[in-house]
Amino acid sequence: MKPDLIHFPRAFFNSAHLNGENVLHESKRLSELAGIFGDNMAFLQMDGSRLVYEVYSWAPVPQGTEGGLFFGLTHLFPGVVGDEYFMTKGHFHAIENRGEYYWCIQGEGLLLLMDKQRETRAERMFPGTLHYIPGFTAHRVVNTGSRVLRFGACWPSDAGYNYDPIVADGFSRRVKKIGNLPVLTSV
Ligand code: M6P
Ligand code: ZN
Repeated sequence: MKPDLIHFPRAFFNSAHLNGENVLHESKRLSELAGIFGDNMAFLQMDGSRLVYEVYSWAPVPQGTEGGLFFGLTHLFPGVVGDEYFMTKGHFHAIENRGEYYWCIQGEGLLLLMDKQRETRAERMFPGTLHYIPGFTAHRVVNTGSRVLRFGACWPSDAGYNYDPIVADGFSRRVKKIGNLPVLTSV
């Protein structure tokens, strides 16, 4: 007998869920984001167990495999630390030339893109926006809205993460809530 050539899918994705074999779930709580926000006094007064974002990621091949792709779904909650909106930690890739796609599914926000010269620009995110993140570019998402910001991501399985420059120096711009509107400020 021939083996069955029609397989059941290995993963399932819709706007709110990513499930399947090898799908990892990570929660980022405020206490894990120490040093990321500008106003440390405001940070210390907040509940460190507060959920800032959740990431579901599917690794169909082992981390580090050249030529493969990973897929992610992130839920970034609304909130502020002082006057700075909740955001992802942000990273360069360990293999610096690797790019990535982000796309916005729900909510509104800004994608911060910082090059190696520390020049930061931002792209608006709202449902349907598609964002190409070139290599050598740090990327961070900021939730400027009042609902959960959901975005998808797809990146090379050998890209890896380099958080060190972000932990050390941050991005060169912050997104602050000023008069109820997002403003990109220099730090
Ligand atoms: C996206 C992808 C993931 C990343 C996540 C959160 O889903 O880029 O690789 O882990 O966002 O971003 P960060 O790792 O910067 O906290
Ligand atoms: Zn990335």
